[in-house]
Amino acid sequence: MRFGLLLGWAAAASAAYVPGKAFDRFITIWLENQDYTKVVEDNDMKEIAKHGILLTEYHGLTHPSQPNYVASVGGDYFGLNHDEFVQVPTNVSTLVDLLDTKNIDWRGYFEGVPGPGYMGPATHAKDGHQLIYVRKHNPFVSYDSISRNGTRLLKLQSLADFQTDVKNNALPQYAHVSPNMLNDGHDTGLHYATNWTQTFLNPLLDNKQFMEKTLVLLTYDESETYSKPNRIVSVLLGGAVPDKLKGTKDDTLYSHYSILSTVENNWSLPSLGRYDVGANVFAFVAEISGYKNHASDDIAAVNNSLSYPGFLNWNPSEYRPIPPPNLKLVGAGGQGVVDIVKTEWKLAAGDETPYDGSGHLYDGGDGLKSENEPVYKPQAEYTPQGAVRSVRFDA
Ligand SMILES: *[C@@H]1O[C@H](CO)[C@@H](O)[C@H](O)[C@H]1NC(C)=O
Ligand SMILES: *[C@@H]1O[C@H](CO)[C@@H](O)[C@H](O)[C@H]1NC(C)=O
Ligand SMILES: *[C@@H]1O[C@H](CO)[C@@H](O)[C@H](O)[C@H]1NC(C)=O
Ligand SMILES: *[C@@H]1O[C@H](CO)[C@@H](O)[C@H](O)[C@H]1NC(C)=O
Ligand SMILES: CC(=O)N[C@H]1CO[C@H](CO)[C@@H](O)[C@@H]1O
Repeated sequence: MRFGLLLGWAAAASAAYVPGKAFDRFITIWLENQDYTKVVEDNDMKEIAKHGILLTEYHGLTHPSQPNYVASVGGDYFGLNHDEFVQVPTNVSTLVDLLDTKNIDWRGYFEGVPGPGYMGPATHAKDGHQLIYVRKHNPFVSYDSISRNGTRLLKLQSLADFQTDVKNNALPQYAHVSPNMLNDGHDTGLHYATNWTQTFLNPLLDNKQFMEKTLVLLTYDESETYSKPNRIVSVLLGGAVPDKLKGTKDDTLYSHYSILSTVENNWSLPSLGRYDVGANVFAFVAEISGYKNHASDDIAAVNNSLSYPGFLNWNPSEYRPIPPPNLKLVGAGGQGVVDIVKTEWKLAAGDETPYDGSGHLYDGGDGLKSENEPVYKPQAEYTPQGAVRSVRFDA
């Protein structure tokens, strides 16, 4: 016990505490597989949304679950279209490398993980059947740049560790939370998950220490109905949300890449040079920081039902090498690509890249035609075309 406390103290002391423009702490909580239209009708979710901003045009990136989690920290899902065991090579950097540039501490909290840094595929309930923790809902562990680094691996902890960190006011400045396969709704259902969420969130929303300058993103990973556009409910909560915006709606186009762009924007971090660049920053944060969102995509055209080809695609004919990042891009943090990426991808600096900084959401089309697959172009800076988006918060 005393040893654990000491370790915690040592870890906290080595990390910096870096104030952000709109928040000092970002916590994202992920639920599973529900369509927007059903979730907004749920009474628990209506209660939750009263405390924050409902994002009405937030989209999952593809199906099934795993690529959505992977994309949220790496800026691409690399063609992934399944939930099986995958590994992304060490030369692919993540959000962790961005946070490291300012020594900002982070952790992943996964309900049912048996111990820090667990790399197995799943854990089961006592009945031996019911899945509890699943690797596919862990966005960090599939990246070799994280799992092959002991310091980073040990930051993948359990939900019990989250509660301990809340109690000790020892939460890191970035945290991902995945409830287990029951509580996230995957093996139960919509109401079970929103009810769990209320039970989980309410004490936190009443905890002044926790709420102070904290931004919580409650989101789903993907929608339920694969034949419909991948629109999901997401809500921004916490003490960082201005009071006058509580209970409002924001209809800006967002995706899981907005997590990266918003964090980069808030802490003036460099970028990954992938789809993080150009993704809209959460509008209230952009308003505070003075950043202009420019992704002007036609929201009605977003589908995101199928994965485009790539390195992690299960279909051999859809295999593609990992695309080189666009080393010329400047992200929402006002900075270029992070140094480690520039070093790792130096030899590919002359290669064409699909990352153009426009914020356009590519997908696998309808599976027959490929008109919305990534388009490779020479590496270049991005200059926004046309008008920047004005922000509206509707009551
Ligand atoms: C391992 O992770 C730590 C903490 O993120 C980082 O400072 C260090 O550079 C990493 N080591 C390697 C070899 O990537
Ligand atoms: C909601 O959660 C509470 C606390 O965990 C539990 O007691 C209650 O039975 C749940 N209600 C429903 C409808 O699942
Ligand atoms: C990145 O790593 C992969 C897998 O080891 C390798 O195939 C690829 O050539 C590497 N890319 C660069 C630019 O080094
Ligand atoms: C979205 O893509 C899916 C899968 O290809 C397709 O079945 C569906 O018709 C598309 N929906 C729209 C509105 O384009
Ligand atoms: C790391 C960083 O850029 N911090 C800045 C965040 O925003 C505040 C307020 O604008 C600045 O004072 C910090 O320097």
